[in-house]
Amino acid sequence: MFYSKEEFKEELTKRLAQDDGKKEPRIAYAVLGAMVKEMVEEEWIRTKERYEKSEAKQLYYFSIEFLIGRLLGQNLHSMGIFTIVREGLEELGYSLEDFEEMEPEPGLGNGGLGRLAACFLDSLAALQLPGHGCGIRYKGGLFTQQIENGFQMEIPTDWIKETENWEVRREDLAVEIPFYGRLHPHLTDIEWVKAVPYDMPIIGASGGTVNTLRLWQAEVSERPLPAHKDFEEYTVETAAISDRLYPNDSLVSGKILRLKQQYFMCSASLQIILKTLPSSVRQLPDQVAIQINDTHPAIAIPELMRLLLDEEGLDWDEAWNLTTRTISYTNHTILGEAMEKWDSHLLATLVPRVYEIIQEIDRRFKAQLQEQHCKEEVFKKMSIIDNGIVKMAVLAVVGSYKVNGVAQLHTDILKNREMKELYKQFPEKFHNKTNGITHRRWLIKANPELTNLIKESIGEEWIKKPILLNDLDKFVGNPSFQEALKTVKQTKKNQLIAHVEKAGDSLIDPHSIFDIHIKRFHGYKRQLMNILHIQSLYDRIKEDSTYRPYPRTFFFGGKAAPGYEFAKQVIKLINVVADKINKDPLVRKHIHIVFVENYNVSHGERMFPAADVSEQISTASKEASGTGNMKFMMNGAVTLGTLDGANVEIVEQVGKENAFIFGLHSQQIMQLEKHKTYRAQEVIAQNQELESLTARLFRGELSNGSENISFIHKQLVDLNDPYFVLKDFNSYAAMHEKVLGAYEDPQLWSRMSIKNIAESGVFSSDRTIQQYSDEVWHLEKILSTS
Ligand code: 26Y
Repeated sequence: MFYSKEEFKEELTKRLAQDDGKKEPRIAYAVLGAMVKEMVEEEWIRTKERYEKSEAKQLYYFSIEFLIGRLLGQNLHSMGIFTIVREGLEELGYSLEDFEEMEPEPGLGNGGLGRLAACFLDSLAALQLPGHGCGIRYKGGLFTQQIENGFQMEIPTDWIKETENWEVRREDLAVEIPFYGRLHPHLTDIEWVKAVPYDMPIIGASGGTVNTLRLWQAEVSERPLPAHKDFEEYTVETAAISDRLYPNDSLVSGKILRLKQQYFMCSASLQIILKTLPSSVRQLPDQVAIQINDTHPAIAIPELMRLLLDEEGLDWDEAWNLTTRTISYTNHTILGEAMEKWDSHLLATLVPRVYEIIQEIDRRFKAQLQEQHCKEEVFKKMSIIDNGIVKMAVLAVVGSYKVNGVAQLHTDILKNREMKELYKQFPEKFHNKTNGITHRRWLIKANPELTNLIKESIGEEWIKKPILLNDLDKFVGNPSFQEALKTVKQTKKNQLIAHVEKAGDSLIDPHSIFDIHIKRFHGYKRQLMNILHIQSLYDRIKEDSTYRPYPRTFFFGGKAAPGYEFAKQVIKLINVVADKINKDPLVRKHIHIVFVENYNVSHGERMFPAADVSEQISTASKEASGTGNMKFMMNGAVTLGTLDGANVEIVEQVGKENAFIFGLHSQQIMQLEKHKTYRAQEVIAQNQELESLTARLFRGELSNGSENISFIHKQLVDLNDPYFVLKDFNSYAAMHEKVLGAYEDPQLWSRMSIKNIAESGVFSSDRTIQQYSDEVWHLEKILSTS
């Protein structure tokens, strides 16, 4: 194919000539895509052959979400031809950046959990480990957010348009999924759904490994329908299975379609795994590891049992032994409302045989507990089926050999509180694996300017071993490195401004502090606290003619689940306050607000590198880990945050003098929750500023008089401020003052920023994946010989 710029230009020109010599960028973009595809395919086939020959153990990462982001740029990077292609295109009169913008973003995830899955695939391939993703090929990913008159509007978007260069339909590997039916004693009247895999190459960074992300599409089966079933209805219901991602990441919906998606993905993936095993199914745990990303694929446990019992003819004990040595489970949340619980009737109707198996797993586990004379309440907590409800987290723990949380604090909370009883029962299963992010997308690709500076300073070894970023420690006090870093940061801020201004905003001060809060909108993430604080700054600037703080631009970005009214009202409130502040000629010199519409992976790539301050202000104990915090840190932003999730470990790495930590600790929050001793109204009564702020908020004055803030009112008053926004407000505001002080000392700020980059290597997902591999999956590296 091509290995130099000249070869690339020649090849592209030749192909364009064959294509009638058309020169439009769209056509060149498509031709480039086809060329890359061919190059990847060769390596992909070679990797598969190596895996087959070596009979190496394969990992399958089961996830209902893979938030992979745009592929063109990342794939060129991984293949080591990004610069060749960028420069070659430029010489031919095209822009790679424009090409990248043409690609629709595959938003096949909601947020953290889906993006984590994508980072993990990147690390697996880069580390040359045989690990693959299994998910759903949703026709539409997460909705596009449009802000109209300050309100979030949701626009459904279909991402599958020009994907043929990034995926291969594998009709030959299609399988059939049984839904519904009646048991008497065999399953009859099944409604079969055909599952067709579309494979995407996951290219390891210049290592010759190409793994697979397999996304399943639902299609009508050619098998006969049960007599009672209407064909049209069946067609519509089938297409719906892979039509759309559920846009909710915190409140379980309990909808039958969601359960169908989960079962569809798990059954299809398991069937093909079993079909393509190199040796006897009795060696399953030596050949395969399956990681389930939260409980969304937990139905894989009884489904694997079903396949082993009914299709492979094993007996219960043997099947259970194999299942519980193959599957491991990661928990990502402790929020009660996000814990999956399925109605028994729903399961019994949709997947009768699977439900029968869940009942048997539950019966056997309960018998074991009874033998141990387990106390009534402990017994209830550990029941898989309780009162007509199937608790998926309990099923996931009982059916896995390893269970993990995603940051140390989160794992401790699982062990000591959320899953205390299960931890006591299975102490050996529990472990922590602190999340990570791929430094290839979030540093090297997103911030080439910083990457170059780092390379000039400490060489290139850190690219393969990101922990070596700590060689930058010796530059913390180095004036010329500090200057160079400032220049890089300024460049990234200018680029972000140019991007945002395209979208209509033109008042951003490029020399202001960029304070950025980007993540899904949720009560516990406390965007409300941020905007209330900004309003208080506005008040102060208006009232106190001596208060003229250093200019700051506050960026927000994030989507609210469509039915989450509180979160939507916070978005509206931010936009109304933004409007007021940005129009005020006095105030806007000091503070400015930018709401970035439709925050997604591509926006993230522009925003993390431009940030000075990383807002990580969740109520302590509520954010399992966070991964945005790591992306900011790696790009030299300083954390303003609570001791929650992985923030705790970030502070451990950089030292508390290099972060701005405020607010109640998780222990204090949990005590207040347990003893119900918090009184939000007392906090308001004791603080004049809060009293005035909330009074005006509740009168609707902050939100334009007429806007509805009923859900915000309900949350802060009727529900007694469950996320401690008011309680933490003062210490948050005080810490903002410290941030200002530090920023006004440029040397101090540079030191903090460099220290953050230097300590960020441990948060590369390469570290996380190596730990999973060593301690859970036991994979071996399969090196390419070329
Ligand atoms: C069941 C359904 C409503 C549901 C769908 C998606 C529930 C949860 C989710 C997604 C959860 C999620 O993204 N959790 C985040 O996972 C990240 C990766 O581990 C963590 O960093 C982050 O703290 C956590 O909120």
